[in-house]
Amino acid sequence: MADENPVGLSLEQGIAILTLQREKQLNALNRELLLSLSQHLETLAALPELRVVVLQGAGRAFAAGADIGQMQNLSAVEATAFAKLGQQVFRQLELLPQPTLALIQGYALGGGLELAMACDIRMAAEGTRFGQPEVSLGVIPGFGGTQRLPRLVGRGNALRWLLSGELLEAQQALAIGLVTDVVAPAELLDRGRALAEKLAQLAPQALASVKRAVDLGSGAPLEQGLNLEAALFGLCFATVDQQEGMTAFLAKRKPVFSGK
Ligand code: DAK
Repeated sequence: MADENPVGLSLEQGIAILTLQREKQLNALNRELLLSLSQHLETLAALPELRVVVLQGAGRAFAAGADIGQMQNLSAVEATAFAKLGQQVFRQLELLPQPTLALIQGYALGGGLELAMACDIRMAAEGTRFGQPEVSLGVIPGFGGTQRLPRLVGRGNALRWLLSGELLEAQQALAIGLVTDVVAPAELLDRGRALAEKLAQLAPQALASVKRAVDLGSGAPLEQGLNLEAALFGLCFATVDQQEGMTAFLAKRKPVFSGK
């Protein structure tokens, strides 16, 4: 039976929370879930008040991977289309101008880890297990894992985990920079919210420019990346928030950013 709402969305004070909610299947990513996520992202992209997007999984896992049942009998052509669908949705998430924060608990495996890697910040609960176990199923990652993992943790670390398919503990994920924070499971949501609230107070256009500079610059030669940074830095000076930020600093008060 089809899940009614494979992804939930709530929005409060500029902070959107997207919740994967195929709990019984450990939030395995099937076509319907990917399409639902994509639709929510489209809705969010049109909201001027949006400041931060938080992504979490309901139940025992962030997400235990792409849905193996749905993939089992795909033809090569269908499998390519499925990989493209996941890649497009994850790229849609990655290209949101607002910061995105993955709150990871339980398992982030295969497509689940690939989804987390398409977010800007990854915070995990102690006890979470991570991995790209696709090779143990006779396939390779299809939602960006071979591309984003080496960019995040370096070629050596990426190949170590991609080739073995072994799972990493949270502390190992922290040590290689796959996540930036490991917290007690009971604290994950509160710590995530606190960070999201902090980000929501900052100048949205500055945050969007940081994302753009990092995204476009990471694949570019240094010279080109530096030029891009200078151009985006210059553009900040066309915003009201730049004046507000610097005026507030000099007046020794807290800035109030308007997003303009
Ligand atoms: N897909 C479908 N169902 C899954 C699932 C998954 N990835 N992971 C878990 N489930 C389901 C289980 O089948 C079980 O269903 P029922 O038997 O209750 O109906 C339910 O969730 C609970 O799971 P378990 O009973 O297994 O729970 P345990 O606590 O015992 O074990 C586990 C948890 C996470 C260790 C285990 O479920 C597990 O090993 N899951 C599979 C992990 C995995 O291999 N993940 C990677 C999936 S492959 C591509 C596109 C994409 C990809 C590759 C290529 N192209 C199109 C080329 C990406 C691939 C993947 O992500």
